[in-house]
Amino acid sequence: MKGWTGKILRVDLTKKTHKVQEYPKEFALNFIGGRGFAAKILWDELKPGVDPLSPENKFIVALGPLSGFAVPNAGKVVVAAKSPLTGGYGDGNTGSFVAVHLRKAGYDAMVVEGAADKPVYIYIEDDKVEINSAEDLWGLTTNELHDKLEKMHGKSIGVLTIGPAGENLVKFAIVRSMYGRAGGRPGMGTVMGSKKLKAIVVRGTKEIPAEDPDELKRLGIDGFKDVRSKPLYESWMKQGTMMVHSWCQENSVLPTYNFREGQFEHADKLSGDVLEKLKVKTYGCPNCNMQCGHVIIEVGGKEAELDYENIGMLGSNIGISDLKQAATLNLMADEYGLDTISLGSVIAFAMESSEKKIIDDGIEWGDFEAAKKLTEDITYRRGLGDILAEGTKRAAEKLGKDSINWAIQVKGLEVSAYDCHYSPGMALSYGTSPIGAHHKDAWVISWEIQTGRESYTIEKVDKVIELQRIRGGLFESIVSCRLPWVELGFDLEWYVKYLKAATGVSYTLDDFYKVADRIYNVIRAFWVREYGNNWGRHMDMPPVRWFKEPLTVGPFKGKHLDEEKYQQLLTWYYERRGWDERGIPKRETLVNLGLSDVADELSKYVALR
Ligand code: PTT
Ligand code: SF4
Repeated sequence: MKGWTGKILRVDLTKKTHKVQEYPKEFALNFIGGRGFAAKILWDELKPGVDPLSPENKFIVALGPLSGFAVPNAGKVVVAAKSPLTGGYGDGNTGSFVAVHLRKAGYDAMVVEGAADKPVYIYIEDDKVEINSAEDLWGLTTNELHDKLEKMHGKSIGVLTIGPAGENLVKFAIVRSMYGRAGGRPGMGTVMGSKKLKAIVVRGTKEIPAEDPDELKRLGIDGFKDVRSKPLYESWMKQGTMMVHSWCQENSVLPTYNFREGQFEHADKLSGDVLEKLKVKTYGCPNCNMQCGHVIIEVGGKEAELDYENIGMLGSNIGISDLKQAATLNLMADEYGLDTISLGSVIAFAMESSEKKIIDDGIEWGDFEAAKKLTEDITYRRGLGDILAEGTKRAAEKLGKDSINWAIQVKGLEVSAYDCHYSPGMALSYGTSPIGAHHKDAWVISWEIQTGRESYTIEKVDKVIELQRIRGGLFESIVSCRLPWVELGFDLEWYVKYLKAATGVSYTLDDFYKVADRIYNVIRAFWVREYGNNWGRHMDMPPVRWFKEPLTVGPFKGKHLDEEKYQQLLTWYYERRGWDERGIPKRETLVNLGLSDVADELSKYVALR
């Protein structure tokens, strides 16, 4: 097998053993890599109902057939596990030198099983795999840990770490990688913490076998040149993802005061233009020539990297109107290893609960000191922070008194930074995202705003599915950053050529989309198996706030989602996907995708139509 190494490293932390598993070529052809590998392994190997924080859960790091090669933006890794935040399938995608080193060590993925009884880190150097004590490293922040690991093992390594939040089992702890890169929103860092796994360190020195190395090299150089020549390249390099901030304000989709509004009165103090003036440097993932990690100096004088989601959620959504303050909260989240999106959402939830006198902590909108203290209290699980560390859904269940109405989440995962009072297509994207409310699979909102945001049409459903196939399928399985395509218009046909040169496999884009559908159905089956007869359409509903509480400011004052029409979108979505009216894959759909085994297993838990 070329392109793929054909090997998965398995490390058992309970038994303190490891082994190398060879997998058949069909597995690679059917699932490609990344999310595809992770979803199928979790489906095949996890017992339904397993406690996500128990040793029986598995933590997966999965790469794709382009990882490690010098082609545009393939320096990314997928981290996945059963999510402790949602109880369903969870994953995330982060830039990391692990993408290069793990493949050079000879593996396409690694699966961490069991749990250590004392803190450990895994050290991989080609065929050598060690489980080392991390007792001296426990308690360090992610940046401190990264520095220390580089001192111990040199700079030529790939690293995945957790901070104190992962150690303390905060349900939305992320996995950190490099400075300014983070991934695994639905508690992938929490799963590492539950295994007492503080870090994974990899050094790989082997050559990755490619089908046609010369062609791959040439195509790689041409691809980088093409990225560089795109008309939007220069403006992208100025602000990166923060470019979208002013656009969100203009279009009333900027999350404001816990998603009550889509416009913030101080948005101009948080915009990409402000970032541009304060910027001190830029960095990013390996094998990328359009790096988007823009760094400013935060209130405490340290470097902090900003992205749009972070500023949307830790700025306007909690009433903060100073970019440096938002940057401080962003940096705290990075160092403690908390997801910025969920953090911004739980702080906003607390502010609103305080305003409504459900809690008597006196936390006001825009109170920077209170937000800092809450961030620490969440990380170390003190007082109210202990409740918020469970995420908004569980916090609302605990606090009661209708607070579920301002818990802004889907399936337990907090909504990322786009308000949907007046964007039904984007609401559908959040509702049907395979990990809970995340924008990564279908950022349909820009297309929707250009083509008619008020409508509830079948074309919108088709667009959501098209984007899910490309973003959630192609990019998450080949494991490459999607931003060259999204932001600059880098042609998708490049990936067809890269796959061919790396592996010898000639996949058309339609072949990729079939793989994407296969992956989506495995993930959906995973969720349904976990929830059994409690599964239903309610699982795909966006937050109730967008239906019941219209916008009160801005040009779209009075707008809100229409529940009946949203249900129609959902019905069309299920029909297009070949799922029944409960959102459960039909047997025929699974069989047509070569997933008869999944159908047989799933039918033990729910009746298939
Ligand atoms: C991603 C989510 C996002 S999406 C952001 S900002 W974005 C937040 N970033 C966080 C952060 O930073 N620190 C932190 N402590 N928590 C954070 N939580 C949030 O996590 C990220 C970029 C971005 S910036 C985006 S859109 C794109 N995402 C991609 C993706 O998902 N897949 C893919 N194939 N390519 C992508 N390219 C872009 O990557 P999650 P990163 Mg992130 C600091 O991981 O779990 O998917 O959540 O990975 O390396 O930081 O790059 O405006
Ligand atoms: Fe990483 Fe940004 Fe480059 Fe994508 S564009 S590979 S997220 S630095």
